[in-house]
Amino acid sequence: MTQDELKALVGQAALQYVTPGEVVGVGTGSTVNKFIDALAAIKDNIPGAVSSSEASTARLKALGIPVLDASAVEGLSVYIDGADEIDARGYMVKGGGAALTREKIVAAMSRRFVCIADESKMVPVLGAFPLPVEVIPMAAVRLARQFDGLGGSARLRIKDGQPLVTDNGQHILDVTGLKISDPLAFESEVNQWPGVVTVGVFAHQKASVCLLGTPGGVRTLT
Ligand code: ABF
Repeated sequence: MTQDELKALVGQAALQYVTPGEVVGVGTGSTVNKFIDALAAIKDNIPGAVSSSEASTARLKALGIPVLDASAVEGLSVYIDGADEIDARGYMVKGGGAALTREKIVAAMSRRFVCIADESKMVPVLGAFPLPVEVIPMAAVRLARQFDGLGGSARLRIKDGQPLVTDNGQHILDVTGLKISDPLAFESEVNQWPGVVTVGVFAHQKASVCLLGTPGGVRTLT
């Protein structure tokens, strides 16, 4: 099976975690896009979705799924999202799609966080994927030096020749060369650095269930 077929497999499988009559939390990325496409088939069974990015919002609306503001709902029964890396404990690196801040917000609102990914996202240790960190622009240079101090190498994410601007109007540093063996401690530490909006380690906010697409079918990790 191609990677795209594996993503479609888990996107479809995630529907089982959607509760009829309940608003769904929706992440960002190509795997989540497969979930959004599958969700359209049951859109009459849900009031709508809370989205983690303008990109997901556009796709939801194009398929006729109402998008609700996060502040308009008490909480969510489930949040469905992808990941860039997942370790054996379910800790993740996320943010390749530059939506990490709203993803973490919507995940925190949800009683259950279901991660959907193809099996290539499983890693022994987090950090091979460049770690996304959303930062306040004025702090970017100083933060890059702090990551250098951890043995990493931080680069400003560029799009069309300019620093990428997130949905929240901030910038992204992508940090290579890290081995994140203690994701909980790493996330707590970096979260405190002045100028960090969100670090793309989802350890304190990890998934409760991971649906992994494999050629043999969907593997469920809890
Ligand atoms: C999103 O899913 C991002 O946090 C993460 O980078 C992305 C993975 O994208 P894809 O499913 O396209 O590999 O939640």
